[in-house]
Amino acid sequence: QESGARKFKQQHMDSNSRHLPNSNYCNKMMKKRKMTVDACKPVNTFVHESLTDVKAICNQRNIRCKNGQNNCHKSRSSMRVTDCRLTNGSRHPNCKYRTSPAKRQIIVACDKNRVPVHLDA
Ligand code: T3P
Repeated sequence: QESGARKFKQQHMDSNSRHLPNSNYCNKMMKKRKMTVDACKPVNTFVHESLTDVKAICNQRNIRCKNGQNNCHKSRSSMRVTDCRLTNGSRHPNCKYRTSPAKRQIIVACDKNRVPVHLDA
């Protein structure tokens, strides 16, 4: 498997946990998924849908990504997600996050194998 796809799953997929996580969810998950190793990643979203459903977003029409490339795709339906945002004053290695559950359409970038490699919004 290509590293981009593996990294996407590591950083953004959490299919099996229930939605509406407790307030400690991001503190635990950002650490467990290795996003607090060298620095605290400032914003990261976990998606609570099946990998099949998230991969299927790659079949939607291409749209422009924030970086100007055209390999982004928007989900047709809204998805259960949890946004993790670094709290003000949080300092590495003590990365502290606000946990915010939401339901919305997501935008992913897909590679030539049509698998997600980046979460754009
Ligand atoms: P990655 O490329 O590993 O998917 O935009 C910079 C990073 O922030 C990018 O990481 C995706 C992540 N991000 C989210 O996870 N959720 C968001 O809502 C936004 C805006 C960014």
